[in-house]
Amino acid sequence: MLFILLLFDFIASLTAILYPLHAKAQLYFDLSNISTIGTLYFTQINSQSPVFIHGTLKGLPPHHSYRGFHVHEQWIDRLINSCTAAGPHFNPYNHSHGAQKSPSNQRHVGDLGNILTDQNGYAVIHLTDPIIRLDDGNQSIINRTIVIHQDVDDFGLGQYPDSKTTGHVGSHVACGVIYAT
Ligand SMILES: [Cu+2]
Ligand SMILES: [Zn+2]
Repeated sequence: MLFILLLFDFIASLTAILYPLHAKAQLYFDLSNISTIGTLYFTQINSQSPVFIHGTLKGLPPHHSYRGFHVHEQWIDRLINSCTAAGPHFNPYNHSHGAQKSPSNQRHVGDLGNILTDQNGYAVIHLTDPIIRLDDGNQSIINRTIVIHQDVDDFGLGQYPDSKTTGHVGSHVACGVIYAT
């Protein structure tokens, strides 16, 4: 009997997700595959916890400026690194574009707000998000692409035609695929 219980325990341990989960994305300029501008690290401690993102990026446009920061839907080929090929914002529930702090039904899953670059083009990222996931399911960002844009994300509040879909963030500056590690 004990043996059977132990056997069940063993089988359960093989199929369980082993937390914490980790992922990372190496970012490259749009249409460039030569040298990375930095790496972002993603951690999810358990099935209920938010995802923590941290990392440092360099070589971005050298202005003290906010720039849109999103998970886009598709995986892209790093040898080409076409950020545009990542498609629209990751939006499995078909919501309008919003702010990272918006309620989950008023943002895309991929809406992570803005990052701040300094006058030397550095950005230090420390962000916790309760909506994106590293485990399986509708909200998983694994094998999707993180994108940094030229301009500030207006969180859907602007008067531009693309405010409600992209936050009017302008061109794709850099991007990279998020891989489980
Ligand atoms: Cu974007
Ligand atoms: Zn969005």
